[in-house]
Amino acid sequence: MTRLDRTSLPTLTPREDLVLPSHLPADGAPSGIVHFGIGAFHRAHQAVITQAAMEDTGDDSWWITGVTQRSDSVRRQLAPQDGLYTVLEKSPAGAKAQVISAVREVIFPAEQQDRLDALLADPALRIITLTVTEKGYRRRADGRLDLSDPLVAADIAGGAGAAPASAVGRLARGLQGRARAGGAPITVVCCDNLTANGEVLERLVRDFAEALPAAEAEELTAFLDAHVRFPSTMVDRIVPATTDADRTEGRAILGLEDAGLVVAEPFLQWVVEDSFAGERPAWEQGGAQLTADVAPFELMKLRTLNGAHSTLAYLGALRGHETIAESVADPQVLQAARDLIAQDVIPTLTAPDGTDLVAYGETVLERFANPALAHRTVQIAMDGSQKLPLRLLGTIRDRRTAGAEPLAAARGVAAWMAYVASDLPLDDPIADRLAQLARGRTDAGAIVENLLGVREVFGEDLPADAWLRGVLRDEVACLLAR
Ligand code: CS2
Repeated sequence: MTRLDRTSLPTLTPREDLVLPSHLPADGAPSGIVHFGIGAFHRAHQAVITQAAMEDTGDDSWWITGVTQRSDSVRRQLAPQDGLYTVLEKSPAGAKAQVISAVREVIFPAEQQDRLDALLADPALRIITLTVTEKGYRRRADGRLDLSDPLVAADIAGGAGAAPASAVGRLARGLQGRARAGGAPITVVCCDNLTANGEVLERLVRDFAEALPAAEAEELTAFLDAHVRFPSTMVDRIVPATTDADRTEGRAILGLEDAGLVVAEPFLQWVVEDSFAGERPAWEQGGAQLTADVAPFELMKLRTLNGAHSTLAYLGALRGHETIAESVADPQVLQAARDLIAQDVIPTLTAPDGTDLVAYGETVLERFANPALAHRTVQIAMDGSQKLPLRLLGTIRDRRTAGAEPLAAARGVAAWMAYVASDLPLDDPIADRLAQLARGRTDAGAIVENLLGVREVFGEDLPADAWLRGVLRDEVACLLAR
């Protein structure tokens, strides 16, 4: 079958279930945005909104160059397609395909470091966005850059000419190169699910800068102070890993082969702190909300959606459910998510302007129930050690401080512990350690003691909470007994 590219695109005719881009980047058009970590999420989220903003305003100076992290698979998918790919939007009412043209190039830095250096120094580039996942930031439990991480240490030692390999190293070295090439202002937009993600990233980049030899540290810090901004953002769209069945469905709609197809739910939300060093796309014309304070949106989303998602993933997987939709169709699992949101999460939140927290929670559960999305529980279960503190432990801490007993949130943590002890796939940056502490064990008391001892996850305070210990022991015992 013919592949989607610039030559085959004109053979397509728009239909109700097929949306086509109104224009393509001209040859040699500069990139206004470089995106680090061009996985499925970026392609189904920021790229879609950027495209809509360009189409709405006619300002097409925002073409995106995607940077892959560790492998060149996305470049292999998109380069032969001139960057074109489809977002397959799936709902119970059916599927709709949208072809996206906003990504003009994909770079694999291991082979194209010079190209990346040139782009990052180019004044036409005004925005860097990132989705490198929680673990990609290499940060310590206290939020500072982990200077003992081998990748980070090598990026610091490597000197300005060497090819960096960590996300923060790439970013900081790129900013250093930009400072030396004239220092045009630039805004760095973190799009990962982290609390205060802009502040977090700025701290990490400054830690990197400060670890450099004095003259370099001073130069980079001065550039950061004067010409770089790190707004916080809240990103939201459910984007499960693409399956062969999705590609087949896409082929049936397009009549073309698309190796870069991504799948998403209809819902799409991006709340961006309006703090930029220079120009930005009119993202609000593409559906984003620009606001002075993202924090209430971020906390609401992380604790409600992601907290419930992780809870459903662990509980659901333990009960044999393959997907989140199957998990919420199980009344007991659904009740656990409902209790978490209503009893523990909502009391810790301040409603963002114009948002009803109860209605928000209901919408989240409805989105999870979308039977057209095969979002696998084991996919969401990944990297629990990184996700738990952001998604569940903050809720527990806030409730404990308020004198409450957050049983539902503790149950989510217990489900993670039972999952770690089970023989379900354990994919986590500290998987070996977790496995040693809990895999295959059947004594709930020992599992809880051992896992609570992982300080970078639970800190010093939670292991000292007798109420929490007791609840976790009871709940883990209950889950193991099933
Ligand atoms: C999920 C998120 O994989 C996960 O851990 O909870 O990717 C979730 O689908 C998104 O944050 C939704 O916006």
